[in-house]
Amino acid sequence: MSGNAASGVPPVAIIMGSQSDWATMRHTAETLDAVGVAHEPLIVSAHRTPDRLYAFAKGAKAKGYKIIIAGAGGAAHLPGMTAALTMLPVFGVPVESKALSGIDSLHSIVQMPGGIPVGTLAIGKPGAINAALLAAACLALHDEALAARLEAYRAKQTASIAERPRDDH
Ligand code: RP5
Repeated sequence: MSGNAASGVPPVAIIMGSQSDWATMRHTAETLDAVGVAHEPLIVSAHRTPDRLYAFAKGAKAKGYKIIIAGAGGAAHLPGMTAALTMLPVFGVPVESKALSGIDSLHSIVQMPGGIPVGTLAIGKPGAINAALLAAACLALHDEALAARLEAYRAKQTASIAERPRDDH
């Protein structure tokens, strides 16, 4: 499913609170690439660029995005504030913080009040990968070609798992 093919807007926006989050969120981008889903990465900080956050979230649906993946660390208010400002589905990725290993990020993102949902993934790289796969699975509900690519991705992963452990690993 394309976001807004006419304007070139991809279906998935990957937003993050800081340049420092890209080391984690690049795994979202790479996984979306692997299953053929177009995306756009943007730095949008709830605290340092609140006006940018407001403008992005209020305009995201009209612009043509279908799903927003938001990664942030520490006092990670970006996913929740974005969800409060849009009707698009928002998936949150808790970035692993230095001080508290991402527990702070996880708690900040997962404990949303009833009524404003954020689909919260695992801390760090696994969450970044799974946010991409979850977004792709949603888009695949209306895109048979993407559904086939997701099945192939899963089958390739399954085939890559050895039955026995090796001594050299
Ligand atoms: C959050 O603060 C960002 O999402 C990032 O994870 C964290 C630290 O940001 P930097 O100080 O590295 O820019 O807003």
